[in-house]
Amino acid sequence: MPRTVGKTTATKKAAKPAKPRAPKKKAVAKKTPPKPLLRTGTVTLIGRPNTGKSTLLNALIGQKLAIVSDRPQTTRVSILGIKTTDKGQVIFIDNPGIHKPLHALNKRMMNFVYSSLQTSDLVCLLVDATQKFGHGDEFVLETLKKVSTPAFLLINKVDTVRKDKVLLLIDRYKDLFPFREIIPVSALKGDNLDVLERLVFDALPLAEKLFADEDISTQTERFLFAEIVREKILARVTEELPFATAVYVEAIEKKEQPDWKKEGETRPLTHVRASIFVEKDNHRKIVIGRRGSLIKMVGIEARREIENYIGHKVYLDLHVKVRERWRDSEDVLDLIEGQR
Ligand SMILES: Nc1nc2c(ncn2[C@@H]2O[C@H](COP(=O)(O)OP(=O)(O)O)[C@@H](O)[C@H]2O)c(=O)[nH]1
Ligand SMILES: [Mg+2]
Repeated sequence: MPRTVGKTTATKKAAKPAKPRAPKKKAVAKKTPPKPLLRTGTVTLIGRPNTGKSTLLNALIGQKLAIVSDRPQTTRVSILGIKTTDKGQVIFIDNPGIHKPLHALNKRMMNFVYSSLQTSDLVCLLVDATQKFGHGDEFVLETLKKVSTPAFLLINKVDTVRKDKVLLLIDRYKDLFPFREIIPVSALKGDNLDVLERLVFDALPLAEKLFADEDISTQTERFLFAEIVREKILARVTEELPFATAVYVEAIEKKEQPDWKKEGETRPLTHVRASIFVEKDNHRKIVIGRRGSLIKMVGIEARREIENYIGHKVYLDLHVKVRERWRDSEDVLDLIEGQR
């Protein structure tokens, strides 16, 4: 794996510990040359649920970091994607979709979004070109007006609509907010992402890089695997259930097993044990499916993806557990967030 995900390798360069002070000498010691300043900063992706923020993050980084689905509220926490080029380093932050919070879970989600908006160097607001402007969009714009961070508007999914419709949207939005740039893109097909990348780098301040060049994220493998399992569930269940599902990876253990192709040799096998939390017993039945058919498919698909990611065989052990009202349980939320 050429690039790295995970806390072990994605080391944020921490401030150097203070050295004991030597007695002051006159400036004779050789100075190390200052690190070059490059375009560096954070860019937060916001927008209503389902506008394609996670798809865009994955496309910009060139690897799947955030799960994607056509269900709203797929992304629950902010996910970092780091892109380093010879121009500098941009840290994209994928966020949960903006909406009015109801549960403790959603309040946490929205707090992430607000703080990310305030502290970033640039905001990219995504809108879905296939959707009509509505109350949800007004709410997002109101949120944006509360901060002074400069913003780009990305009109996404232009692969699916006619050009004149895109032009109408541009016309409408340019009167609503002083966007620095308005860029039609397709996160799915990759259209115009090179233009976006160039404009993003140009908008960032000059600073020292924050991460090592090979880092692409700060999330742990554990969190990524939990999210992969959740993505496969979201793809197979309907309506009400997705909001009420959480996945917690209890353990990841790398073992060696005899290699039946080569006598006397072993090959790696990683055991991943995960719990799927649902809120009601009938939800548990839905996730398990008739004679275990649904959980089996979820297991197969998630295992394949995890195997692809780590490059060897995986044994994925899934357990479905009922935790009533877990979305309002700070304990369960802490547990799930803890795996990041
Ligand atoms: N046609 C098309 N679909 C897209 C595009 N970007 C995202 N999607 C789809 O929109 C849905 C929501 O995407 P996702 O990235 O999860 O949205 P998020 O909730 O904003 O993170 C998924 O089904 C994506 O495949 C795009 O550029 N074109
Ligand atoms: Mg998302």
